[in-house]
Amino acid sequence: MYVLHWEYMAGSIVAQALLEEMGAPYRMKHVDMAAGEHKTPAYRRLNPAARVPALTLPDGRTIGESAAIVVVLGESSPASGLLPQPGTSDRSVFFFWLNVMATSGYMTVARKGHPERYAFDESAIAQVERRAAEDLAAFFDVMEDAIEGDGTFLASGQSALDLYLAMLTEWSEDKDKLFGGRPSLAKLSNEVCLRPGYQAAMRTHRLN
Ligand SMILES: N[C@@H](CCC(=O)N[C@@H](CS)C(=O)NCC(=O)O)C(=O)O
Repeated sequence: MYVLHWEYMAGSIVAQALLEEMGAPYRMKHVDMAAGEHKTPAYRRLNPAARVPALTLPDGRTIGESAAIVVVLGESSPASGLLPQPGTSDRSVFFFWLNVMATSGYMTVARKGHPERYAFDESAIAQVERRAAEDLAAFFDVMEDAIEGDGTFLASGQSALDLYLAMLTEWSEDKDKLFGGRPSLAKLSNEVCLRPGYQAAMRTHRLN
């Protein structure tokens, strides 16, 4: 049994979608970040980085970091086709884009959402937010180029990468602006939103 430590609209979206698609047994454990639960000694024992998501594996170990979670789940379920298996030519491309999204993508979203963590005074904070918005737009342009044409990353078709990218689009307030002029991104998002596993994850995560 997996245990997914999650928060609303956090990176646990992709982890839950993968668990659903794999048909793996799991339960959800909500981490109340507003109450600082992720910083408690009990949670830090699970994920010393004090971030959400984290995933407790069937062997009892817990890992954090969305990219690590994607790889561990994908490897555990070769039949799901979520992660290109060793020896396939798509595998290196998969790791490249996964890390681009988990570092540049996720972290730029975090900077835009919490600019006050990157500067001290009000005007500097406003500048950090403005720059983060620009960087995020540039990031999605890179994604658009990466999936241009068939609207997916890999020659072999959809994978966990598409679920990860769809999750990153969920955090944009202005979807018209995000998808306008980025037709491949819009196509990918539409297709991923039809996947039952992703739908289940969004039912859990969507804030009312
Ligand atoms: N690199 C991490 C980033 C995870 C992350 O930053 N999650 C946010 C929630 S969406 C978090 O835990 N933030 C800590 C905080 O706000 O103190 C990953 O890919 O899992």
